[in-house]
Amino acid sequence: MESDPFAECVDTHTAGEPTRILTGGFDASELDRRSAEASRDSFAERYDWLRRLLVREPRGHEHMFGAIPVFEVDDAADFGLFFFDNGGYLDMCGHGTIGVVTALIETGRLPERSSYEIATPAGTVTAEPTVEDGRVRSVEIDNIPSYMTGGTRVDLPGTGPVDVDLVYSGNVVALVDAAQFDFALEESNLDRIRECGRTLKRRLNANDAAPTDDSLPAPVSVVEFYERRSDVDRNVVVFGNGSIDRSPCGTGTCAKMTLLYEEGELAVGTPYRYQSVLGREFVGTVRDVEDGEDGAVVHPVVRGSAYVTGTHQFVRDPEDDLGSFHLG
Ligand code: PYC
Repeated sequence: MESDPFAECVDTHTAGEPTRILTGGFDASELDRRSAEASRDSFAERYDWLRRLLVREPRGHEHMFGAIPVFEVDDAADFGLFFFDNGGYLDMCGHGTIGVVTALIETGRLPERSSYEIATPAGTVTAEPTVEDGRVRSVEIDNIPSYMTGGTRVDLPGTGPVDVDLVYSGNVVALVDAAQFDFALEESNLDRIRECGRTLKRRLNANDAAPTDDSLPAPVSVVEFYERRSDVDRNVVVFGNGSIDRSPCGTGTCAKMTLLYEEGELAVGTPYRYQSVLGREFVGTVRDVEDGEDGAVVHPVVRGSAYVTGTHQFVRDPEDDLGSFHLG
């Protein structure tokens, strides 16, 4: 019996964080093309099995991330893009957008240009690649306007009350100063960080935690622990169902710059370097700021580099009844 091909993908990593990019092998004409959000929602309805097969074991792993470029979804944009992880779907992703732009240019799927307008479920972002001899050296994302949505305190079992700042930067990001914990943001502590991130996200999105009210544009997608350091600030970002971002997280970097701007610690135009637990960096700036109804609306820009790591033709053997799974 022949195996059944069901998806073609290009894989990338952005500062170590994977993005599995669905480029073919499924019928994209069935998606609702009225917007990136509508495409994402119709994919979630009809093709969630495909998300699960691509990100979960045995084809993926618990930290796998995915993105789907869709063309002709928005006349004002060059293409649409939406994102998924092991828990579901996100409205925006910085590392994923950097990976997708790199992969589409380097594999000849996107004509080389100085900038692209990309419609995401969170709104339109601009990507500006730096290309040399067909190689994409870096991509700068002019992200969704970002703002603080408030702060809260969450009682964390084993730790006690933890102060959290909530920032919208395309995703709702819960920013947590790691000085409140008895662990440093080091690889040896990832199990604890992951567990705290998972619990915080669950509590923040549950009815028993304070900020679940109409002030948040969406549930919290990302929990970002940060450490102020004398050289380069560091973070560990927990997203999905306990995935750890190997990169400094694009929307997380934008959220952190928004917080720093609000605290008077980052001026417009000053480069902000941010490091992940892997020691890889993104560099961002606050491009400009305008007055919003409830405070500053920051226009953050973030730059990073991605590499293509492989191409896949995924197949399903009709005799293989395992499907996809997630352990732990
Ligand atoms: O880079 O924005 C990002 C991101 C979100 C979740 C994982 N990475």
